Amino acid sequence: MQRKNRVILALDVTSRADAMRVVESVRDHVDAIKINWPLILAAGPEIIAELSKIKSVICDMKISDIPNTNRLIVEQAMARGASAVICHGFAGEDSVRACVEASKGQVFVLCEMSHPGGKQFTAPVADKIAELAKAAGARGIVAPATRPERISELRKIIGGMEIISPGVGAQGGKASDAIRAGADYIIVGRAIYEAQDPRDAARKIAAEVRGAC
Ligand code: OMP
Repeated sequence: MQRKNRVILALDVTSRADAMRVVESVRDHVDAIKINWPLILAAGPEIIAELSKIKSVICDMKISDIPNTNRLIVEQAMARGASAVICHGFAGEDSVRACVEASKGQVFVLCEMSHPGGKQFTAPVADKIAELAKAAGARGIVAPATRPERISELRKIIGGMEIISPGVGAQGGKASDAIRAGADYIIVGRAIYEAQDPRDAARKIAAEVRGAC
């Protein structure tokens, strides 16, 4: 994915028509599109191929199964044109390695979740998951924009790997705080696709990121 705006659109809409409308309006201000189960289930897996003709697509299926099942899921996503996938780290190193191998390294490992409940179980093990992601050869990690200090701490563990960071806008995090803390990209959903003018919302967020760089 290009590193121009440093904004990843979380396209959690539930129809192909909405997805295409939002993407067409914001495409100049985002570098990649992250899709999750709501859109994949609503529009069908073909949406991965369709969107990947427009932008890099990250398939966020929060993969967290045994290695064989993980491999099968990742192969299906990559075959349809995904440029990366997101997996959970808690399933263990063999499960993460299966994703890394099936995607040729294009995996972001979720270390610490951004919502309040993320403090309950993911935060206490996030440092270990970051170490695991590094050892397994992942491309990067997912770290919370709602807790920018955690982005900085996780950055110390992973070195130059990429950090993508959700929780900006609707969850209360600030784009500039996450970027200053060391995120490479912020992930933004509702603050863009639910805005009156998604293009303008994306443009403003990208400008905030530029100002923080
Ligand atoms: P908004 O809260 O609407 O900006 O959406 C955030 C997006 O990031 C959603 O697609 C979530 O599934 C995703 N996400 C989180 O919000 N928190 C996390 O800890 C991890 C993710 C993710 O892996 O992308």
